[in-house]
Amino acid sequence: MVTIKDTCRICGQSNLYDFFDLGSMPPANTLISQHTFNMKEPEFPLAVTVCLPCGFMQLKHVVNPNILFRYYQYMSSASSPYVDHFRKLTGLLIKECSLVKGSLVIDIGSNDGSLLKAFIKCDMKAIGIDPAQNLARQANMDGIETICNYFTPQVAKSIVIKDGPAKLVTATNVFAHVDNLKNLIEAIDIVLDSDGTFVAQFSYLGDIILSNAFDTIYHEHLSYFSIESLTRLFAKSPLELISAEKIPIHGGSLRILVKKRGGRKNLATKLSSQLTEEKALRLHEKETYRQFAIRAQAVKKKLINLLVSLAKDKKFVVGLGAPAKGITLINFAKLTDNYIRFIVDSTPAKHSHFTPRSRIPIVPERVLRESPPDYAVIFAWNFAEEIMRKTNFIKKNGGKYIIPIPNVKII
Ligand code: JHZ
Repeated sequence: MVTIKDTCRICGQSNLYDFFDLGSMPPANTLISQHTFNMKEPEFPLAVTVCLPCGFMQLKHVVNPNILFRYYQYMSSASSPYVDHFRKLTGLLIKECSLVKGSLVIDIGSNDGSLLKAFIKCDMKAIGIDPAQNLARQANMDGIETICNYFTPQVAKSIVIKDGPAKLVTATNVFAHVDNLKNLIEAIDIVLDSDGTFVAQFSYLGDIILSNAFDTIYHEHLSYFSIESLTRLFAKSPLELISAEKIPIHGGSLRILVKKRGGRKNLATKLSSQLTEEKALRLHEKETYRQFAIRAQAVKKKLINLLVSLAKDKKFVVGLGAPAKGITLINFAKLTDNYIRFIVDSTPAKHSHFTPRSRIPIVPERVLRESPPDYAVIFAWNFAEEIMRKTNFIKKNGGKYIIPIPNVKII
């Protein structure tokens, strides 16, 4: 069920720096139903290691993807700012990649089809690929053609035979989830048209370090890329990295544009200046990571101390958002419903469930109006603005927000 990854996923060397062990954890997206409440869910080791020459962080253990991805409770459509982001991304990519009506767009890890919906509205031909049976079924029912599988060279070949090559292949928050990147790149190369573009978005290692986002470490996120590590990865591949743009989504991500070798190279100069900029983040130095782990422990301590004192004062504390990253934080800090009475979340599939191990109930957003809290911990801190706007009655009732990342802050 678990394999140890003791060589760098980018360069293959084995001299890795182990610096942060979060302990044994249940998978973040395996929420517990009433049915399984009294059963003990599986837990797997969660620790990160770094390849200093690549400036690349990776998990030390790889959990079998079938455990993580065959049934998936996270739905992109539940976060309205994310849906809005997809709508804008669609417009941008249609322009950037010169797509026309009928162009084939393939989304790897298409989830509930939120991104493809926007392309279909613009008259593109869209195909999603996702291993989650519940999501693929729902997307197909919603009229978004979705292949329930991982994206492999075999799947890529079958798409080309049936629908021809793709003008655009997207992967939002999937690239970091794949163990065998060589295999993934081979599949993209097979399916991409000669002038096609591959676009991926995922959390940026530089932002994770800068904003202390240690909670984005969970079993699904096998890789934490710097721009340097991406240039090294693609240098050895049939595809060419054209650009790596920093974008704010999910607390700081990268959007990369990739083409078949020999395609456009107009952004090459920008990449080299970004690499120079990245040097200031010291992603090749042990000390950067050592300090990151120390800061994570400090956040944990401060959060526990705060919640313990609020519990002593009999304050009513709830959580806002039950994202995967919240599960890392909750279990790392060993929080239970003694401290967080319940968590409200906008994803219907998460309701009537409990957080894994800690067993905190997850409830619909309306419950918050029925019982406004004294304090609300925003676990989905990347959407803090939207969440505070939606729940401004908390403030009006004299309640306060706690934002745990980058540092525990009361608002
Ligand atoms: P959100 C997901 O992680 C999963 P998560 C995945 N593994 C990945 O890589 C990252 O994205 C990048 C809720 N919410 O998007 C909805 C509200 O309740 O930060 C979600 O459950 N009210 C693919 O899970 C959660 O918060 C709201 O108003 O860490 C947000 O999860 C809004 C806006 C969201 O990602």
